[in-house]
Formats: sequence, C-alpha cells, structure tokens
Amino acid sequence: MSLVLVEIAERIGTITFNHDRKRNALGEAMIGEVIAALERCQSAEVRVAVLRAQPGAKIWSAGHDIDELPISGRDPLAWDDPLERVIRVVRSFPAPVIAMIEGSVWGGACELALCCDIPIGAPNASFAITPARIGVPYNPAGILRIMNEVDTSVVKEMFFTAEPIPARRALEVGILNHLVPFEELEAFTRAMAERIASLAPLSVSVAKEQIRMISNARPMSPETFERIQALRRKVYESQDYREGIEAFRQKRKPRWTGR
Ligand code: YXS
Repeated sequence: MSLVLVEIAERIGTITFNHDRKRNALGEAMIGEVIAALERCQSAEVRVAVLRAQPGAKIWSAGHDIDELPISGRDPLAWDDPLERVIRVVRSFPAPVIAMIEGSVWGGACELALCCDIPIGAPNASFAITPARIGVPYNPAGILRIMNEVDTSVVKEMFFTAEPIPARRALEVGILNHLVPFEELEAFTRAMAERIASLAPLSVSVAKEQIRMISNARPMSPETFERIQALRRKVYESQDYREGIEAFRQKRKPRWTGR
C-alpha cells in the first residue's frame, strides 16, 4: 500500500500522507515516496503543491521515524538523513508548497511543516519540537530554519519543554499563516492554491527561491561550525540518547542521567 497518495489536477499537486499505522512517521520509505511525489508534481509543472494528511487526521505526522534513528554514535540528523533530504526538496521545490495541517505535528515534522511556504492549520493542529523527549541533538541548519520562522524565545520554549503549541497560539507566534475551521479548511486551502496557480509562475517561483537564499544568508565561521558539531556529538554519543530511544520503544518514561 502506498505510504503517500498523489493527485495532480489544474496545475495543483496534492500529496497526502497515508501511513497511519505509524502515525505518518517520516521514515526512509515514506520520505522516498514524498520526494517521488514532488518530482512527479515538478514534471507536471504544477504551480503549487499541497502537503496534507488524510481528511480528519488526528496526527499530521509523528516526526522522524524513531525506529530509524541510529544508535551507533552516528549523527541522527546528518545531511543525507531522509528527513533532511525531504526538507531540502520542499524548500527548493520550484513552486509554493502549502502545508494543510489537521492534527498534531511532532519533532522533525514541525520543521517539515515550517519549511513549507504557507502553513494552514485546523483547530486541532498542534506543534511539538521533541528532541529533548528523545535525547536528540537537533542540527544547526534545522534550528536556523525554525528560527527564521518563529521568534527565538518561542523556539527556545519549544526545544526546552517539548510541549505541543496549540493551534491558536501557533497562529499568534507565526507557526501558522492561517487557522481555519474544519469545515472550511479544504475550501480555504483550495482557494489559496488556485489563486497562486493563476499568477505568473516564473515570478512566483523566483520570489520563492530568492526568499530561500536570502533567509539562508547567515555567515558562520568554520570554528563555530566545528564547535556546534562537537557539542552535538556529545549528545548523540550520550547514554541519554540511547535511553530516549529505548524508552520510546518500551513505551516507558526515560530515566535521564545527563551523561
Ligand atoms: O506500537 P506500534 O507498533 O503499534 O507503533 C506505534 C508507535 O510506536 C508508532 N509511532 C512511531 N514509530 C516510529 N517513530 C515515531 N515517531 C512514531 N510515532 C508513533 O506508531 C504506532 C501508533 O503509535 P501510538 O500508539 O503512540 O499512537 P497514538 O495515536 O496513541 O499517539 C500518537 C503520538 C504521535 C502522540 C505518539 O505516537 C507519539 O508521541 N509518537 C512520538 C512523537 C515524537 O516524539 N516524535 C519525535 C520523533 S524524533 C524526531 O522527529 C527528531 C529526531 S527530534 O527528536 O530531533 O525532533
């Protein structure tokens, strides 16, 4: 069964997560299908793509597939990690990507939703950035991308508490562009997609790429980069990191040691 469904009509591509058994956890197989769907949309020259879960979803995505997090002292969010790859594909997709969000969004799926160009949420949308629940050292590019979308004080609260931000507050702090009642969500999203698809595609596409490049323009010295990597290595080589994953698998609370 496909983990992702794709529909392309009238220059609009709709990509639906279809992996409820693992609550749309972003594993290698599912991400491969999301990337393939985006490539199909690009070949069809869609002018806007919509990323969504199944209608009525309680979970938009449970984030990175924890079963695929490396244990062996390897960076869990390295450059070629599937989650990192799909985020880069969405950000460089040559047309706007709307995230239509019903349900809760967890961990790295928050970054995926935030790197979409226009996040539109239903009243049950919520966003929880959860490295601290698992003991994961998030990656600098991902932190910068989230900081580009949300105030730093809110980013800190999300990383430090791992608590879900509910829809109303998500709208207030800039995680959502729009908060729309359930019964209007599909029509509102469709109308926005049709509006975008009716405009000059090259102008829209170049504006998206310009904004991406300008928002990335934060110089970082190699020394700073190395220091960040050393800090992250301390975390992903820690006992707590292994404990966080084990605890999830055993459905128990983790016992943190700080080592
Ligand atoms: O027990 P079975 O085999 O039925 O499988 C269960 C869950 O283990 C599985 N599942 C996941 N498997 C791998 N990775 C996941 N992220 C994940 N989430 C869920 O799906 C089956 C149904 O889950 P269950 O029974 O818990 O469903 P629920 O409806 O009661 O609860 C849904 C959630 C999403 C609230 C709950 O599953 C949950 O809290 N999942 C973990 C959310 C999370 O912490 N995600 C962060 C992943 S790590 C990540 O994204 C980054 C690396 S970072 O940490 O840096 O942000």
